[in-house]
Amino acid sequence: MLRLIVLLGSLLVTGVIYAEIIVTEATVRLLPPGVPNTAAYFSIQNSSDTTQILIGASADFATKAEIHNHIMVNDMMRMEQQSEVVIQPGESVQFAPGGLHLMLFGLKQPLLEGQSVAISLQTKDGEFIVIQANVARPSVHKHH
Ligand SMILES: [Cu+2]
Repeated sequence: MLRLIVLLGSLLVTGVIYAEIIVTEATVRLLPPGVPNTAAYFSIQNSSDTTQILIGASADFATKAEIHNHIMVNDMMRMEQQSEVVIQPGESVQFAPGGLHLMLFGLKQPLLEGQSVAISLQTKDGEFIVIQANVARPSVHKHH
């Protein structure tokens, strides 16, 4: 019973459910103090019957947020800003280490483990999706 409540609680604080776009497992990577930039990861699902396009993001606790992807250039892994991320109806897209991520530049305050922070995602339709992300240490289960 307790476990169920905890699970429900963590779902509520780490994501948000809109009618059409469902964001889950939202986390912000906790880095050592003094590191100015970090990244956010989440899973975003389009349960509408129209294509949804993410074009940007912002967060009060960071100076700037950009959608990035990792790409290979001359055998080197590089990050590149993405002007949009298309999510087809019924599809979901993973923002995860080594792939798509939300780059957060210029942290305005030190983040604390377990803290819940708000991030606003912007769609091409002009909609803003505010998600709650959990500040967590980099997961050892995910590989680049
Ligand atoms: Cu990046």
